[in-house]
Amino acid sequence: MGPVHHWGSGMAVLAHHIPEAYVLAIRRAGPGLDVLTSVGGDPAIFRSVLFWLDVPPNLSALPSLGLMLSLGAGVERLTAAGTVPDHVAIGRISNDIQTEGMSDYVLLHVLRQHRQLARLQDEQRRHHWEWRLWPRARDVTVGILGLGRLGSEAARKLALMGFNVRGWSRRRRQVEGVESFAGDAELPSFLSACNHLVCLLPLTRETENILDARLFSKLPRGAFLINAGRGGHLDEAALLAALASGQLAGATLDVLRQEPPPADHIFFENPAILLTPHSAVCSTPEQIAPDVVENLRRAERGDPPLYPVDRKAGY
Ligand code: NDP
Ligand code: OXD
Repeated sequence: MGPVHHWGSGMAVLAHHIPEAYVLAIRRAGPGLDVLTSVGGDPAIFRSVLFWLDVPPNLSALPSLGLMLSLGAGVERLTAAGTVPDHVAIGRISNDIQTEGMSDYVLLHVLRQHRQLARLQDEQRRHHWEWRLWPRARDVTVGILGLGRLGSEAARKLALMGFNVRGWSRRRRQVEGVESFAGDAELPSFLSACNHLVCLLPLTRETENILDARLFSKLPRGAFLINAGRGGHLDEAALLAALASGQLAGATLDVLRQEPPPADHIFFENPAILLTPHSAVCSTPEQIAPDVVENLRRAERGDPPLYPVDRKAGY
């Protein structure tokens, strides 16, 4: 156990619409920390706000606010709202649990597509037995849109499995065994070889609807898609058209525009689509709480959060 931290007296943290289990775990991880779930009395006591899916509406009413901390990796709702005063830092939780979980997810679904498990299951249901030859991993290219914390680790592991791996980011990145493409100018050549395309981008003004008909048309015919970024990256009608035409052979989607989707969402019925309920990465309250407390300590010292968000870039 590290030294006991003495939190500034009279200061508190606002946990805005955070499930109780997380609030309790954060209180346990930061003894003495005053975590409140509503503003109630004096708004000047709040130095930090914890949020996840819901963004508090009136941040300018908190005069001592120094940190907005997202309990998840994506911060698109907050950056889109544009309500954070300039002097307030924005942080997000990013950790090994996320990178490991996302790598598992990406490997699982690339392999599932690569070995065409959906087709095998369908054939089994039809009592059909047919021997088949599979391409070697080295003859298959996997492209990762977003070579950040999550994308680079998934890319590295796919490369270790023998796939040709390439990644696309704003700035050129160095990841062992992975070919790096950067910026809009290199997107078409990046896409041109991707048999599997994995989206691990943050949702920003630049990346919204990036998975559209134009992008699909630049992929080799019969490519597979995996979207574990955000539902707002995908033009849903364009996906259905690309699957119907055979331009895409299948899609695995962890995220949708509306979550949970309506029970009659057309994706539920499409055999070429596998839906996973935004569960590529799952962290327990106990796994997140130490990182939250460390970020709050840093805010008290006036240090930047562990994973600061560049509000201009939107992630
Ligand atoms: P990072 O910020 O570490 O990485 C983002 C990557 O996207 C960077 O490589 C960045 O480029 C690239 N990027 C951003 N904008 C552009 C652009 N306009 N053009 C090209 N590349 C761009 O984020 P994480 O890896 O931690 O997370 C990525 C996203 O994954 C999250 O924002 C969230 O939406 C999603 N997510 C989903 C989860 C799930 O359960 N499905 C769980 C956790 C996260 P550069 O390297 O140049 O900065
Ligand atoms: C995240 C997520 O952004 O779970 O952390 O989607």
